[in-house]
Amino acid sequence: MPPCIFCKIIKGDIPCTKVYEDKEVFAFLDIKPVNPGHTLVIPKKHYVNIHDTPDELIGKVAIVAKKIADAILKLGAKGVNIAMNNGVVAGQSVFHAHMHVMPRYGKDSFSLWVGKEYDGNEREKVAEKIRTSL
Ligand code: DGP
Repeated sequence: MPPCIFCKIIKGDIPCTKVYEDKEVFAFLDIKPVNPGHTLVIPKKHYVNIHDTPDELIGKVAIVAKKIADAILKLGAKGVNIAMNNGVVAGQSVFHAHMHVMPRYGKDSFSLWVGKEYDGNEREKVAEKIRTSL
């Protein structure tokens, strides 16, 4: 496994622009922001993504993401997207769990997905599969 870039950032081996730190959670500005202030919130301990991060810890990461989103709104953003990419096909490029907190101002390059339509009773079938998989 190549050394994890976010673990190096936490250790101070790679510089970052830190905005928050506590015992378990760390937050710093994304190097390629959607807009200025785009922040990454990560657990200090290495986990790959949401799936292997313990529930309590991902909860703490989410609480910090909310705090940072609140601060960003106070500074004048009109809205905030909070997102996590989990897995290559979901767009994850750094395999240390992280939440993106992205300030939005109305006009930027960020675009959300375009929804598809369900065929026939596909929606109910999918929901049933998810319910039984929980
Ligand atoms: P994702 O695609 O969800 O895995 O997002 C990874 C983000 O990490 C991406 O928006 C760019 C950011 N990133 C990658 N390398 C570095 C780095 O060395 N420093 C900082 N600050 N951000 C990084």
